[in-house]
Amino acid sequence: MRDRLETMKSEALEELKRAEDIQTLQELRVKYLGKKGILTEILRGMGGLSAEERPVIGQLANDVRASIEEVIAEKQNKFQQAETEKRLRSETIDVTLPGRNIGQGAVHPLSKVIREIEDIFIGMGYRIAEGPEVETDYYNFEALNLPKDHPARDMQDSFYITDEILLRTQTSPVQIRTMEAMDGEVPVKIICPGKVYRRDDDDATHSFQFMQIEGLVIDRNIRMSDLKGTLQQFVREMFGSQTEIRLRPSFFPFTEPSAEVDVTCVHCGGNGCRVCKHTGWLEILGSGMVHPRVLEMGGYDPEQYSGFAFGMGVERIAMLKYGVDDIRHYYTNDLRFLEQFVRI
Ligand code: 2U9
Repeated sequence: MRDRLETMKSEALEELKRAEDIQTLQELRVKYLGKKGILTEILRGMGGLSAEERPVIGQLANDVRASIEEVIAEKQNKFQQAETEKRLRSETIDVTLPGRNIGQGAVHPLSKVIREIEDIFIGMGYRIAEGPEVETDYYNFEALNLPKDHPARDMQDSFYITDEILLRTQTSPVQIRTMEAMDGEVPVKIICPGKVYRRDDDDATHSFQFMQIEGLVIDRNIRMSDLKGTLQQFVREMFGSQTEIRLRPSFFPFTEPSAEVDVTCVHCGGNGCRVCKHTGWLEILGSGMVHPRVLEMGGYDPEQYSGFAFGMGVERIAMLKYGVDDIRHYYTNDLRFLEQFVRI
């Protein structure tokens, strides 16, 4: 038995010497020291030994086990260390490498203009109101005094989803919804920014979707002069203190009387140039006194209350302000265009 133990020890050590990875070490441990391994097999013969021999052989078996385990532990340690070093080498970071450039985004020029317009009106005591882009025929047309046969209601001019539901063609339904929610309370003083949709063919000055900002004021004794003063103040803050306005009679179904509003040309100051087609004036707004029928449909008695409203296309304002000659630039997201607004 002693011989068998000695032979097993030298065979095991020989095999361990040749082992080159942790996996092999494990296999050898199982082969020699495992429950069904060679050592267990040898020790099965202990029963046949004399009482004197038994502790001696037992001691020898323990020594053999200990030497094999020692070599396994030693080699395992070595392999693990080598592996760690290899991993650390492959994970080395060169902290002196220059960083990757992260392109910084910027606020879109249309958003900038909307924020600027909002700020001006917030400064005059207005609140911002928003509403859905998918609207009912009632809020988009009916409540705004656009009769059933009005051309704007034509399938050719608006994006209908069903007979009764469409993409809003203006932000005015937000004002009607606000009037309903305010339940006859005054003052109503709101600015409604948002996206609107019309079935236009896109060109340099038209887009099937664009941004609008509309305003609505309702209170007792609101007069046309309030409208004029408000818009005069707005254009001075927006385009500079020298800017003048002029009102031209116009027609909208939701306002009566109605007026189109021109500003002195932002480019030439009113002297006449290419931008204003040598007239000195640029049209930027539509406006008027809220039609009595619209007041009524929103829940306000036209005998007691009056109001004014106005609307503008954000792209047009942004085009004039930044000298942009094609509305499509605002939607095609060409970075060469957008990057020009990063520091404005
Ligand atoms: C209510 C009552 C009245 C909103 C108004 C305009 C005149 C107007 C156009 C400007 C250029 C639309 O973007 S554009 O095509 N808007 O001319 N909008 S008055 O009048 C309202 C709105 C809501 C309850």
